[in-house]
Amino acid sequence: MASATTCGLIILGNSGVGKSFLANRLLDDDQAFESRFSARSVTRHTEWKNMSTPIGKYIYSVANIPGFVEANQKLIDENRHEIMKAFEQYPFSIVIFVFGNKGGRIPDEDLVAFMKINDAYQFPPESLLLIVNGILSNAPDDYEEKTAQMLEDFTHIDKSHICFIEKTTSEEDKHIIRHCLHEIIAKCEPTYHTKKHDIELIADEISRLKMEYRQRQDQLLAQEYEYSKRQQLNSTSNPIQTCHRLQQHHSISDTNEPIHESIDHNRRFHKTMEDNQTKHEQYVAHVEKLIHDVNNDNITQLAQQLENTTKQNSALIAQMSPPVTITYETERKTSSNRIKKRIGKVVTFVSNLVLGESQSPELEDYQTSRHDNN
Ligand SMILES: Nc1nc2c(ncn2[C@@H]2O[C@H](COP(=O)(O)OP(=O)(O)O)[C@@H](O)[C@H]2O)c(=O)[nH]1
Ligand SMILES: [Mg+2]
Repeated sequence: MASATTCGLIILGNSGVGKSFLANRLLDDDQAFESRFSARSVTRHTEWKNMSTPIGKYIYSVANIPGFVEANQKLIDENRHEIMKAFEQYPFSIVIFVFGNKGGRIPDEDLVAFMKINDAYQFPPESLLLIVNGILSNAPDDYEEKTAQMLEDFTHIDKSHICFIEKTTSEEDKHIIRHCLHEIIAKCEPTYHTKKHDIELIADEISRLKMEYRQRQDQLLAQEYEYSKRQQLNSTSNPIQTCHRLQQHHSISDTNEPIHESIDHNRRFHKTMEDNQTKHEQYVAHVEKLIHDVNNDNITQLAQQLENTTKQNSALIAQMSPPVTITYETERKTSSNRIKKRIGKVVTFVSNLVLGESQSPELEDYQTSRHDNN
């Protein structure tokens, strides 16, 4: 049997997010690296330990590195040197970046750390894994999906490389974590990492960056919740695929499917547009049927329905507001205008019908435009 190549498994993230805890799970040894609850960083210098069994064709040397973002410049500089040194030692590696969470939110300093380190190395996606650690078991079902979407939008790392690990409580959970981590790592491919420039972080810019990232995070999450609200309003079928927590990772990896289905905002917006357009077409067809069989009951019914549906259509049009990208902006306007134009014509026509002008020019105009469109 060919001997396995040794490569690096570099675990990054701020102090206290659970890097050493996860490294110990990978090594299946609680004592491998010191991992403890502490207000100060426990690890000041990088340590390496080899895994005893290969994952795929590689034996991984796991790096236990200090955090990155700290309150003072001296500690930040020490940390960034330790990180850059780790990549010099094992440039051929897989990178795991660990995010913590505070009451469900990704801490702003974790986003600062990732953006700064990723900016220096521009990690290729195949060798990068983002982990959100310490998820509480009572987190809402859609928590992972929304957070993964937010992280994908924020970092531009595909959701298939983002996973969530629940805060463990039992020895059995620790084994499940180990198993899942091994499976996820087997799906990654180590690559050579060379820095494009030094990792740079000035202590004085941290609070500005944190504020900026907090706003961005809030904006993306609000967008995500707004989108799912719209989805619930617009469809009863086709629910958003939920992400998979720790226990679910196992079965998902067995099928070799990505952890998350990647759906970008453009495609989703386009789908909403199509659904709304279909609803509108159905409505127009219904109205036409009533128009072709004119009697008093129909006219009253029609007037009532038009009033209701005009309100509904206004709401639908309002829903087509951002999040959108420029690509679909023109399409949205065109479609909204078309809907507005048609509704306008039907409303005028019904007013004329109610007033007794059944053969109004608007009807002819409306019917001609329908024939033209068909
Ligand atoms: N029970 C449990 N504790 C965790 C988990 N992740 C991290 N911790 C604890 O959080 C604290 C900080 O973790 P540590 O691995 O030292 O963080 P590091 O600074 O990133 O290396 C330690 O007390 C860990 O035992 C987890 O998933 N479950
Ligand atoms: Mg540690």
